[in-house]
Amino acid sequence: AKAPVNVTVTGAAGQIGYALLFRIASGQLLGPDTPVKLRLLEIPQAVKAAEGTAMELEDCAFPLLQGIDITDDLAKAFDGTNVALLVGARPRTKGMERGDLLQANGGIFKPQGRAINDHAADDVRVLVVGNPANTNALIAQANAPDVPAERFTAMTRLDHNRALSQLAGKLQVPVSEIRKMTIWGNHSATQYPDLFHTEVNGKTAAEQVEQEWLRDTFIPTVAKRGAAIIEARGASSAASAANAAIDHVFDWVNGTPEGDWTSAAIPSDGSYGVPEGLISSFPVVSRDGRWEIVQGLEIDAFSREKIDASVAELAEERDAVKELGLV
Ligand code: NAX
Repeated sequence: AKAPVNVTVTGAAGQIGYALLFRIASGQLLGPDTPVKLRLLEIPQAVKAAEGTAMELEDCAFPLLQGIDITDDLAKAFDGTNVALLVGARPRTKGMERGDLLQANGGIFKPQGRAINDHAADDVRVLVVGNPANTNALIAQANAPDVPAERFTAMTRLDHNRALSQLAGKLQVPVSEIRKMTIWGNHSATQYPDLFHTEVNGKTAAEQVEQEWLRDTFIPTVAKRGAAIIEARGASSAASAANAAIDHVFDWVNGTPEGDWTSAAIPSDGSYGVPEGLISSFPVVSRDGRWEIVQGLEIDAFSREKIDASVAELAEERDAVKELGLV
């Protein structure tokens, strides 16, 4: 039998955690042959709630679930971890400036990066979901100098999936007919969902939709979908965010399908003019357990401007956390 994989989930008692843990334990994160051990990290006030979730996990009697540890201690949470899903974060509250938000999250992601550095398994893979996800990932990565930088990623898969679904609705095709969707840049309102390389029925998606729809409907609908969910549900995306986290890690470990790619925020190697080191979303394939940026795509003036704007925002966030001594 395969050895169990240690999966750490931070913010385990939150709403994404509640949607995520059962899917991990059922085998959807790593595949149906891989047993998992869960480590749930929470702040002290929420440990009891995490214990409640753990009781429900036990009550599912998942054959692949080989153990659950619950802790508020970073060293224990990341001890030997192979996959770390960093979901817990400090949300922006009314009147909070960006600097305050980055500072508060630095207080979370800096020590978590250190704990991953000191305690995680050699093959650790990190996905940051908690916002501002890209910059939180950068903070964690910068504080884990012994872990290869490429193991730190941030989630734009939810944006990617939202873009697939919006396009499928527009073109009246199943999502499975769409290939090569791309989200560029930051997981924020500046993100750029790119249809110029997306293929549907043997043609690019961009040539099958009106330019106005692409510019004035598609891009803002994808970028503002999170706010629309909050407006409708009275709570932020949870099950869809958990689903995207599952997709991201599954593809990272198992590879992306031939002839297609996906989107993930990974440390830039300078490709497409994105400054080296920024954790920015790219078109990516996964091969042999590593993300690779899809090379050689032609970027027209429209796309260039959109990518540059989102990357400029990431560079500003990086400069701000540098100034705060977080990276
Ligand atoms: P919740 O507020 O329901 O849960 C967050 C949990 O994190 C809480 O239980 C809290 O106690 C815990 N937590 C806080 N600080 C912690 C720390 N230092 N260590 C461990 N746990 C800690 O939020 P939820 O709806 O689950 O969302 C979690 C994060 O995901 C938020 O930052 C949210 O903005 C972000 N999202 C990111 C998305 C993405 O696409 N990248 C989409 C969905 C979501 O908005």
